[in-house]
Amino acid sequence: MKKAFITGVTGQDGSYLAELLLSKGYEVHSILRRSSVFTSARIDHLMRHPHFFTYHGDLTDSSNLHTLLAKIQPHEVYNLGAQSHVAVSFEVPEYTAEVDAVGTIRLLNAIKDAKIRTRFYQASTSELYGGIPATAPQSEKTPFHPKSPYGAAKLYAYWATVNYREAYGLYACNGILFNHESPRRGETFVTKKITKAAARIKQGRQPDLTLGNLNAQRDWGYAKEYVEAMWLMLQQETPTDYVVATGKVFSVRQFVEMAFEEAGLQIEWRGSGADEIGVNKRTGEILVKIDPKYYRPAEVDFLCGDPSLISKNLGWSARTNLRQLVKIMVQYDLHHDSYGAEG
Ligand code: NAP
Ligand code: G4F
Repeated sequence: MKKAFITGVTGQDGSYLAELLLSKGYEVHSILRRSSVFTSARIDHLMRHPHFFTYHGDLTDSSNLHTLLAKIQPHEVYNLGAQSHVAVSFEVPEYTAEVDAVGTIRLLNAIKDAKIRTRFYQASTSELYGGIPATAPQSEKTPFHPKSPYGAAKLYAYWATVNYREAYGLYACNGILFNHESPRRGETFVTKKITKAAARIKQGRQPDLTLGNLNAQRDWGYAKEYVEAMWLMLQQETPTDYVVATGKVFSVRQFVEMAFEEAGLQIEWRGSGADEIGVNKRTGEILVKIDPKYYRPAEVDFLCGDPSLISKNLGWSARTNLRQLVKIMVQYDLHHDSYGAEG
């Protein structure tokens, strides 16, 4: 039986990946951070699975990582743990670097020092491309230009992964994943914030929704499909870094329109800049407002990935388009209040 070790298992991707690996017959070992409240909502349905194991652990604790890896001897390690919120990284830049950058090298070094024969997946990100002009979709060959402490920390982790591959012959690779969403997406990321608000406004449980930059453009895919790409990357003969994306781009504004439409509300935009509002086309009621507190010190305006390499080499491509994804998320939010196995 193959053994996998996952950091970040309580997050969106970690929970889907754990489900995928268990369905493939893996034994799944994972770390949970100690917290004063329960953080396991996304994996509660797996807790009784005979092949699913959790341990207290943290990417800031080298000895903990070393001890666990030496004991478990996993065949595959998936490093998904991170302070993953771009806006928050401007407020806690040092902590973000500690977890996202140094945390990755702690894990790589624990693998090297404990002499574990394993394969390593690093959760790299399209934020690495941050400030690249929107001339063409971004591929594995596009130069990096991070625009946040999060992006800078992930850049270090990207190169640390490449370095341990080149220096020590470790089977290590980066998945450069573009934004991917689902009903399990954290509630402060823009898509989930919008789909949850659209559902609650429709149900009369929330008056309106306040957002930041409506003009940012993203390449949004379905998280459940993106964890399949992570697994595929670790099943090859040679480790290779891949962009994982849909190749299609939409604005936050378009996402709002689609989500409210799915909830049965049509949005009409009025005004501009921070004074722009989205009103209910039928009643004129204000449903969407702007608050500049959600603007970032530096914004990533445009992210669109070129998934040709992963499609050609691994046969992976996104199956769910944005309208279908919005439907999945809004319908979930209309019928559920929290994360769960159904999401
Ligand atoms: P997420 O939902 O925010 O989950 C992050 C996970 O990291 C949670 O399990 C969290 O634990 C854990 N974590 C945070 N700090 C930690 C620490 N000090 N030690 C150990 N674990 C820690 O993120 P996600 O959307 O699933 O993303 C997974 C990974 O992919 C992240 O590395 C993210 O940066 C990267 N990524 C995401 C996207 C995307 O669009 N979703 C795109 C590209 C790359 P708690 O539950 O205890 O907070
Ligand atoms: O949903 P977001 O917070 O995601 P962002 O910044 O693109 O980062 C996510 O994707 C990355 C991959 O590209 C991951 F590496 C990262 O871990 C994370 O998962 O914001 C998307 C866009 C931004 O341009 C932001 O300025 O939406 C804009 N936005 C507008 N109003 C907002 C809001 N973002 C948030 N979170 N909240 C708002 O109210």
